[in-house]
Amino acid sequence: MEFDIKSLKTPDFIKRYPGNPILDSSQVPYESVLTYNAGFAKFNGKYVSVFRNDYNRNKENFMTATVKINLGLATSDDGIHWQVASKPCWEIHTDEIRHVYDPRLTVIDGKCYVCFAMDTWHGVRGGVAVTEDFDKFEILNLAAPENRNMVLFPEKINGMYMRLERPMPVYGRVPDRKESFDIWSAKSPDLRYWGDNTLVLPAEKMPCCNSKIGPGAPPVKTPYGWLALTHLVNKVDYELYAWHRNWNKIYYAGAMLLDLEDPNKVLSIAKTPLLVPEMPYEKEGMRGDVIFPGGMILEDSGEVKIYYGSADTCECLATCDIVDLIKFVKNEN
Ligand code: BMA
Repeated sequence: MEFDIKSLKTPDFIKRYPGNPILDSSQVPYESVLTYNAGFAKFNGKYVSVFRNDYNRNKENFMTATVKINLGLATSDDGIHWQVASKPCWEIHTDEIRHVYDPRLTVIDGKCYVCFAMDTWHGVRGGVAVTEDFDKFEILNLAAPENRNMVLFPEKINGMYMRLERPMPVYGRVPDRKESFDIWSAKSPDLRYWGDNTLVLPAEKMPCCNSKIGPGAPPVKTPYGWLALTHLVNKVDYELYAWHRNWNKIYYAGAMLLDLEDPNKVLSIAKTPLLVPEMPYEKEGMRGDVIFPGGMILEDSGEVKIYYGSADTCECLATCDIVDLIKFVKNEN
């Protein structure tokens, strides 16, 4: 499909929170430079967020310092105003694992599951951990490299747990779409052992996208299907704002509906992105023009809270009405 990258625009029914960002490094009471790509859930009567905290590199030393990352915990009564816990909640550095990052949260049967990515000396690995107190995290599964951006469905479907994931098949992919990574699924009887991997959405089927895609927020159940947010990427032939040279990828939020009984079946995909980087806090930061959705909460009122990492620097919120969002995903607006 032909499309004009410059004409892409956030639809009017999406309202960015006027006080954005909702979370940034100034709120973090320990070493912090960048606070972003967070996961969100409602857990034990509170809103909780686990966020990525990059802490030892800044604009000046960006090319020379080795990145250090831990995960922080924040809680909120309204999903908008956040209090950050006094210390990081999860940090791993071993001879093999460099750091854990980009958490996404799903509550199943009273426990909070955290999907995460890990940079290791042998590639990027995605996995699933469980926590009851956000202090101890038990890793249930760690996939072989190269795979990340995992998100869990919040219940068993036909007797199996399911996740969406994003392998990065650099060698096997057709030469003209080399960095076009796709969305896959996997099933598990117990959240530890995963298999039955299935291609759900190839990147070339994502409208208005010339590069890779990946799962965004964990899917939310609606009467019309599983509502799943994705990220999608367009590579451009000019340089975008970043703390380093040659940044040329625009990240957007996209949305699709998956069949309730068989989430491997895509029912519809919004034909344009749901969120396009337009605001200064989305266009300027460690990497400008990045919108990286990681959380979505459907309130009883019908309001949808969409949380996204902005410019790889801070965390932002946009809201909309579920009716408008479903219409948009079904391309009925
Ligand atoms: C992806 C991941 C994310 C990041 C995004 C934009 O590949 O590394 O953590 O937000 O790129 O830089």
